[in-house]
Amino acid sequence: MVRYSDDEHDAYAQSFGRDGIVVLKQHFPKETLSRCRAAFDGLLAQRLARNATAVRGENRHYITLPFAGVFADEAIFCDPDILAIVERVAGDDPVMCQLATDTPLKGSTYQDVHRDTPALFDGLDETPSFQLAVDFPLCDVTLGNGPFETTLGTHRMRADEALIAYRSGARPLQPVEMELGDVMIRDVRALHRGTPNRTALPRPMAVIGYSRSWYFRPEVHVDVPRDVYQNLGARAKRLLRHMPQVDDAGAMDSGETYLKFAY
Ligand SMILES: O=C(O)CCC(=O)C(=O)O
Repeated sequence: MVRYSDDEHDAYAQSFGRDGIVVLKQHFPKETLSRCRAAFDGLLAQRLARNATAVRGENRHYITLPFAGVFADEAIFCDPDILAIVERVAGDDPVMCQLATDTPLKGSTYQDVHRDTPALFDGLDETPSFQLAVDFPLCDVTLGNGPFETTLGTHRMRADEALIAYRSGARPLQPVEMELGDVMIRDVRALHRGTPNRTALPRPMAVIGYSRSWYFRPEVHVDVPRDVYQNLGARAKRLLRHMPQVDDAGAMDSGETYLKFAY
């Protein structure tokens, strides 16, 4: 169901253009996310036991979600407000290329400040957005459990200029505290970092990657089980048009392939 009007989508897109991030407060139902959290806790335990995560720093784990059950929810990845904003900033007919989680545990540390992707064209001014992350936590995110920290407005700066702006204090890092149900849409070129989770409970943040229609990221993909695909609506099928179809969602258990993540 659409919550926002066209004018409100335009306003979000305008803020995004300026800041490189917008947060939609209380956008996803808490009950849906609580079911995801319960399923995720089991997956996290299994993956940690097998050392089958991509490690993003001390006690910090990136885990791809199986595209099945609670994780293959069209109400989440085809959300009309989110897609309306994504299309305004990254063009029509985007592709979905990633469904994963970032989870700092107790003992995690500050990441180096980074971007998640290099510029499209080295040394030239930055382009409009081509890669977006839609992040939503599977718990409340407080100052104590490792909030994502980001700079505002560095996504359209050249990498060297962005670093200067950050280091000079002109573009400081800001923690993004979130309640379960909040959603953040961000340009992955903004300088940001993960921070320490000082609590005993994991702080999972789900991430859905949407790319401009022509952009291909070889480091990530969503394995879509054929039977799940068949039951999806037209919009979902279109978003996943470049993703491999597989016999079962466990096919990705061969391990994480998204290893280089900081630029
Ligand atoms: O999980 C977080 O808070 C940030 C993680 C991150 O930025 C990364 O791993 O690239």
